[in-house]
Amino acid sequence: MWGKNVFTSGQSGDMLSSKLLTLVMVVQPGRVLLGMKKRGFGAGRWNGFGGKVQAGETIEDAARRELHEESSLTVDELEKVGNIKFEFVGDTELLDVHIFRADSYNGEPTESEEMRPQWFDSHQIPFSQMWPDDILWFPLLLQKKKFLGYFKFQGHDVILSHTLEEVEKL
Ligand code: 8OG
Repeated sequence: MWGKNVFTSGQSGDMLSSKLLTLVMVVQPGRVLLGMKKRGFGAGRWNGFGGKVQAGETIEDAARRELHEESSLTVDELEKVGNIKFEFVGDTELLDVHIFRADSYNGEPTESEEMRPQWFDSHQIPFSQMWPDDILWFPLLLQKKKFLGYFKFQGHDVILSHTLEEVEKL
């Protein structure tokens, strides 16, 4: 369930190991909570809250832990909404990102070492300062649809190819 599982990527045919990551989107009627990533991978971009799944925890446990560490929020219910795999040309490791949606939360969003939280109107999501794939799947997330995707990146800004499909369940 965690760690590095080696498998053959269905897209490229190359042997790639994969790293499990989580991403939580806190959604309220008409607005979404994002955080400005202050350091590390994706720094300078607005994103949901998440990070690496550690040995011994489930993906959902990791999602709750990372949300709390980065925003101070806790959630009662997390809904699994998406799974996107990211390949970066030249990297042998795929990022396997499990995306959750939370429609209610406890606490107050609070800045952490990693993230500066801010609410955005659902019609004014700052896509130009987000990962370039987000503009493609955010509409699905906001419409409570579930989705599966695969994105192949050149560097961190260019999508070379992708697949994205709505699914009934994950
Ligand atoms: O632990 P770390 O902060 O490095 O984890 C990376 C976070 O970034 C994790 O929550 C997953 C998330 N993430 C990617 N790629 C993308 C992407 O293309 N879009 C969005 N919205 N999040 C991403 O790793």
